[in-house]
Amino acid sequence: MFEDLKGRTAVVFGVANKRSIAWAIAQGLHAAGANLAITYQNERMEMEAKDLILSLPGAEGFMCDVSKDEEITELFEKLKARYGKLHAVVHSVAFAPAEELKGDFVNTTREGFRVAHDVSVYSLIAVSRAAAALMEDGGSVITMTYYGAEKVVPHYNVMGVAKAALECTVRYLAQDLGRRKIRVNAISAGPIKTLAARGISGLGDMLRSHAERAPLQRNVEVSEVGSTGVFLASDASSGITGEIIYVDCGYNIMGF
Ligand code: NAD
Ligand code: 0WE
Repeated sequence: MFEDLKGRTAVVFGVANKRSIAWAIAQGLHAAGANLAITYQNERMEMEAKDLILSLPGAEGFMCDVSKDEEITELFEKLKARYGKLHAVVHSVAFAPAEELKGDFVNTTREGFRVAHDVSVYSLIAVSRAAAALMEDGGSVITMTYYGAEKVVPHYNVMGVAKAALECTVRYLAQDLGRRKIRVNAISAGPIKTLAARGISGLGDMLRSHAERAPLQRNVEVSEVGSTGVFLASDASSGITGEIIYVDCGYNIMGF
């Protein structure tokens, strides 16, 4: 592995367990030589996350619920004191109340819509603003999206609407932060069996049909999302901002 992130500091949001996309990106960033701060949502996530973080020498763990402004402020105060400058942020967080991902989309509740957009979209704006203040040398902000933002995926429902807003947020942030040499991009990953995907009825069928239709004839590996995260954090992607990069074995290019 090239150490192209040596001397850089990255903060990664969204590690729940060893299957988390955030964890794959964190491992990639660590292998590329970055200093790592890894955040987890709450005490419930702490145990599992802490064990993983301990396995990456030098990485440090912090708690942060991104639906709370005070927790974001506090986290970035700690990061400023501990690291001074920041170079990359990975936002790998999404949530909609479970009921919203089951029934008909037309039954989306006002509160379900609010929560999905607050946790999955607004948090990117809040985190980017706080991070930008520490990105004195420029930087890279990376978030995670899914094809359900563009085309209807049954039961993805309000999350699809939130991901569409997230992808648009990436473009507006990229324009705003570009003058400060901060790039903002999203990775659109194919379906992966993580905590957030488990329990979704029909996930097995979805993975099978995805592998069948995708040009590469298989599902994406979480490590492939990890290495794309490293690319977007590094200077190898210095000319790329405001983009949605597909890591889906080509699934999205197919019309039939
Ligand atoms: P995951 O469950 O491992 O990660 C989701 C994370 O969001 C968890 O760590 C959870 O703690 C965190 N989170 C939720 N609410 C939070 C809050 N209020 N504050 C802080 N953290 C909060 O699942 P994952 O599949 O790794 O999901 C990561 C990202 O990847 C999500 O944005 C998801 O939409 C996206 N994504 C997933 C897939 C897939 O098939 N798994 C495909 C494309 C995109
Ligand atoms: O973005 C996601 C999942 C995000 C997610 C998952 C959950 C499950 C637990 C958001 N909120 C919650 N809330 C919970 O209570 N993915 C891309 C994975 C995913 O989710 C689907 C999918 C795919 C793929 C839901 C329906 C259909 C397909």
